[in-house]
Amino acid sequence: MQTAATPDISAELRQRFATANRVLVFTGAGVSAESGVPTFRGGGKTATWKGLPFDVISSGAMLERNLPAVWEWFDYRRDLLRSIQPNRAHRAIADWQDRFADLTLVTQNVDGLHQRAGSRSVIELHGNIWRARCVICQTTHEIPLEGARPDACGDCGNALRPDVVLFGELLPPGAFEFAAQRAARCEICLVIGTSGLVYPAASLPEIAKSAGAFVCEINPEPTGLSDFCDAVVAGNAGDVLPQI
Ligand code: BJW
Ligand code: ZN
Repeated sequence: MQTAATPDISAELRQRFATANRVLVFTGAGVSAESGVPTFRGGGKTATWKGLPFDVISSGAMLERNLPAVWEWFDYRRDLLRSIQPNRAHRAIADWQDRFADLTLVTQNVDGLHQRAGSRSVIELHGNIWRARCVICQTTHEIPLEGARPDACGDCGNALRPDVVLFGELLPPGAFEFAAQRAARCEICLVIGTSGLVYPAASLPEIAKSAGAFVCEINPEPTGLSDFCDAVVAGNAGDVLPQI
């Protein structure tokens, strides 16, 4: 009988993990769930904000229509994040960078918790909630953990928007291409806490597998990627990762 504290980790996964040099870690909202950050989907629920499904408010179309409403949604989420700490899963991943010759961390998360746990060179496919970007000159501006966010571009005075990738928008230039290159040369690809529904990010495990990598999902629920993975560990990332 499997419990959350004793996840069923196959001997093959342990063996491959012990001997791998090139590892790709691909994370989604579930890796931050145990810190208290709500996921977008999962558990049969879809995140909403003031009655709007998140994919309506987190969209390029909404940004064009109502930038203040989009800011309000992101201000609310930054407020939540202020009191939140990285969890065991973030810390395990950060520890792995000293253990493997070549570890690439690709995240869809915008919360910055991987970096706060000590991960370096994180590829952020969907941007970062702690940055604003000028809608005209594209200069980015850090948003302080404490205090107000800047209300206009310090360089040109124009409006700022969250520096995140909304539905219907392009990913940061080069970010996906770089991640795809790494996926195509890894030996193990760990897919952690993502529903695997959002593209192009969700194609990274497919790229890794096509190039011969061993693909393993870690998630308490089955996803659209589960059947195609070589191994699935059913459990919370914070329980599973420290035990691999
Ligand atoms: C645990 C756990 C625990 C719980 N431990 N696990 C091909 C076909 C159809 C559509 C498209 C396509 N290609 C592109 C599109 C359009 C669209 C898309 O993919 N739509 C699909 C939904 C159908 N993609 C885009 O628009 C992208 N841009 C693009 O493709 O540009 C080209 C283009 C331009 C114009 C037109 C068409 C194409 C951009 C995508 C940007 C996504 N942005 C968001 C919002 C970011 C800002 C914000 O934070 O609000 O990014 S959406 C949201 O989903 C967020 C996430 O990064 C992303 C992925 O979600 P994630 O991380 O997987 O989270 P969840 O909640 O879905 O899942 C959590 C999982 O954790 C669950 O499985 C739980 O079980 C698990 N879990 N607790 C481990 N303790
Ligand atoms: Zn500007």
